[in-house]
Amino acid sequence: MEARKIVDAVKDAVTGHTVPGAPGSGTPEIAEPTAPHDPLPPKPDQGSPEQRTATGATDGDRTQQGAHLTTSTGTRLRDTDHSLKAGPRGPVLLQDHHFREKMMHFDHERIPERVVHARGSSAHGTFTAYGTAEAITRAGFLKKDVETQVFVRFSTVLGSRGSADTVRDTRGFAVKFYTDEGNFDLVGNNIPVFFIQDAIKFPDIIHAAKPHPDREIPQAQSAHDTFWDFVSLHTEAQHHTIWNMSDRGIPRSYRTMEGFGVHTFRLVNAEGGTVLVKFHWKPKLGTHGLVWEEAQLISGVDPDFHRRDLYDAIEAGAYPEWELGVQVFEDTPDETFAGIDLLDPTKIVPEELAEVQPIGRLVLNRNPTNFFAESEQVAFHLGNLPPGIDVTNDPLLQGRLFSYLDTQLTRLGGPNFNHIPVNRPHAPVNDMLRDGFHQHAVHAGVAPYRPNSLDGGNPFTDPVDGFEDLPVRVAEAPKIRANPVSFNDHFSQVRLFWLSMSPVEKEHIVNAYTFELAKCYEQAVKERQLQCLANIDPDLCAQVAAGLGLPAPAAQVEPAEVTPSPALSMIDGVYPPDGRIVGIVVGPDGADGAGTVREAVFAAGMLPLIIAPSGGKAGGLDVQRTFATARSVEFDAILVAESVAPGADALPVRDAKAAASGSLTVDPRLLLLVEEAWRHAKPVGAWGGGASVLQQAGIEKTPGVFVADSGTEAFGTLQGLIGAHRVWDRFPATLV
Ligand code: HDE
Repeated sequence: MEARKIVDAVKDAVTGHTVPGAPGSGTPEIAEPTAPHDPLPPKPDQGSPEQRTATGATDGDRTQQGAHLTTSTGTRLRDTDHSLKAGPRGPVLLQDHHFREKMMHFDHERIPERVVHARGSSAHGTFTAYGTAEAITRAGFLKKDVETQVFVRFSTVLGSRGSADTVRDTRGFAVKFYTDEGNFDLVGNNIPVFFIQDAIKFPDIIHAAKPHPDREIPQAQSAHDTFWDFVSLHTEAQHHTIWNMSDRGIPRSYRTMEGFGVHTFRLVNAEGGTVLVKFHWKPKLGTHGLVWEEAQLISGVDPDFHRRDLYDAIEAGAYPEWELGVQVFEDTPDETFAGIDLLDPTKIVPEELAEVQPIGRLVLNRNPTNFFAESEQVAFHLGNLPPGIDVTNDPLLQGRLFSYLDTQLTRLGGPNFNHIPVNRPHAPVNDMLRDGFHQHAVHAGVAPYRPNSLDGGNPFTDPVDGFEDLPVRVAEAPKIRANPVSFNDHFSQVRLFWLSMSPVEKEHIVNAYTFELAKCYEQAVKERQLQCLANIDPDLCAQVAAGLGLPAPAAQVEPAEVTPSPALSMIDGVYPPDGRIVGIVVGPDGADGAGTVREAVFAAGMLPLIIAPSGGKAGGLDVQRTFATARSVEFDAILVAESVAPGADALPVRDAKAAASGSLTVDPRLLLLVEEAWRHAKPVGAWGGGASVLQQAGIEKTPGVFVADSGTEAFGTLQGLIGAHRVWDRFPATLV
C-alpha cells in the first residue's frame, strides 16, 4: 500500500505530468520510514535486461539450448573448424571474430585452484531434521521434518587439483545448507582436531606440508622433511598428526568418513538460551580406511578412486548417508567441559563423556551436472550462519572467518561469488552490496544505504528474526599475542587416541610413522619426532625407532593418565554393504552359477563386476574387466568361479602383471589379483574350478578365504564377512 502511494507521487498531483529528475520512484517523507515493506518498484521509465539464463533461456533452464552451434551471444555458425584465411594457405585474418572469441575464452578457462583443498568432488542432497535440536537452537532448518537442499564437497588438503585421491592426508567435508533463513556452511574435516590452535599459524603448517619450494616435490603427501620438521617442533600438531597416521588418513571412500565441525559452536534457542556444541557426521556405512599398500597402488591404478566411488554410488542408487549429531555442553564462563578447553581445536571431547545426539539425516542423491560450475566454483564460508547458530572465540575459527571470504576474491575473480549458481541462497536476498566484477543482479532503487527515505526506507533490519550477535562477555584482559595456559598440553590426547586403537590399528599407525619418517632425509628431524612419540607412548616410540634403526629416546613428559575412548577405533560393528564392489572371476565361457551370483550381488545393493581373460562376453555375461585391466584394489571382495590357464597375452613383454609367469597353470594376473586382495585383508572366495586358484596362490585355509559348493553359498559367506569391512584376524597383530 505504502509503496504504491509513493510511486504515484512521481507524477505532478495537479496536472498528472511527470517532472523528470526524481531520484527514486517516490517522494520521501520527512521522517525515516520504519514500517517494513517490500522494495519500491523501479521508476516507470526504467527497464532492465529481460530475465534470461546464461544460455538465453527464460525458464531457468541451465543447459545449452537448440540444435545448432552459436557464438556466446547466440549467432549461429556455419564453420568452426577453419580459421578465416586469405585463401586456403593463409595467412589468418585479424577480422576472424569467431576465432578470436573461441580462443580468448579457451585461454582463460582455468581459474586459480584452491590454495588448500584443491582436489575435491561433490554431490547434491537433502538434509532432513529430526527436530531433536529444537530445544537448543532456533534455526528453522533444524525443526522437525524440515527438508533442506544441500551441496557437499569432499576434498584432500595438500595436493593440487590433479593429484591422486588416496594419498595420506586429512579430508575436507564441507556442507552448504540452502536454508530458508540463508545459507549455513558447515566446513569440516574427517578429523576432529587441527594442527594448530591459532589461525595465524595456518600459512606455516601449509607451507611445511606442501611440496618443497625448490623442486616442488613431493606432491600431495606429508612424508617429507619440511612437514615433520614443523610438526615435531610445533608439538600442538601431534594430535592431528597421529590421526593422519591412522587409517583415517586413507579413507576407503568419502562415504565411509566421519565428519567433524572441529570447533565448538554456540547455539541459541528461541528464548535466547545458549549451549556450546560440537558437530559430528556419522556415516551409515561405518568409518573405514584403506590399507597403505592398497592406497599407494590405487594412486597409480585409479587416481580418481574416491571421486569415481562417489559418482558411481549415486548413479547406482546407493545414496551415501550420514547422520548429523551434536555433543552438547553447558555454556559456562570458562567454556570448558570435564577439564577440556572447548576453545582448543587440538582437543576432542570423548564421546563416552558427551554422547553424540542425532539431529538430522543427510542423503546425497544427485551428482553434479558440471564439475567446474559446481565443485570448482562452490565457495564455502564459516560466516554463512543462520539465526540460531553462532561462532565461539576459538582463535582458529576466528581466523577462518576472515580467510574464506578473502580467498574467493582471487580464486573466483571478485566479490560477487555468491551470484554463481551453486552459491546462490534459496532464501530471498535484499543486501546493499553493489557493483563489482561479474555482477549478476540488476538492482533497482537509488538508495543502497541506511538510513534512507528515497527507497522508502527499504531494506529494513529485523530485530526479531534477524541474525543475533550474542552479547557474550569478554573477560577483561590485556591485548596480548599469547594462548591460554590450558592450550599447553600437547600430548595427553594423542596418548588417548593411541591407547584407544585396536591392535591392528596400532600396527598401521606404527607403519605409517615409520614409512613417513624413513622418507625424511635429515636425521635430526627423525630424532626430534621420535622424541615426540616417546612423550606420547614408549611402545609406539620403540616400534617406530626400531623401524628407523635409531635408538628410542626416553619421554620428557610423564605419560598422561588417560581413559581410552572406544569410539575412536574404526574397527567395530557390522555395517551395510551398499555400493561395495565384488569382482567375479569367470573363464572365457563364463562359469556355472556366475549369472546367479551377479544378480544376488546386485540385489544385496552391491556392485558385481565380471572379470574374464578378455573383453566382450563370457558365457553370455558382459565382461567389465579383463585380466589386463583388473587390479585387486578396485574390489572389496573377490569370488573366483573358474581357474584360467595363462592367456596368450600373459607374457611379461605384453603385461607387467604377468612378469611372474613361468611354469604356472593359472594365469599369473589372476594369481596376483587374489594374492593382493588377500594381502589387503579382503574376503576371497571360490566355487567350482576357482578353488584351485586359491590353492595355487597359497592362501587357502586362511581367515576370510573360503571354498563353497556353489556360487550362492560362496556369496552367502562373503556377505557374512563384508559387513566388518575387512578380515582383520588374517594378520594377528603383535601390539596390544
Ligand atoms: Fe580451511 N580453508 N582453513 N580448514 N578448509 C579453505 O577456502 C583456512 C581449517 C576446510 O571444499 C580455503 O575456499 C584457514 C579447519 C575445508 O571448497 C581457505 C584455516 C578446517 C575446505 C582456508 C583453516 C578446514 C577449506 C581454501 C586456519 C576443518 C575446503 C579455499 C584457521 C574444520 C572447502 C577456500 C571446499 C578451504 C583457510 C583451517 C576445512 C584458504 C586460514 C580447522 C573442508 O580459505
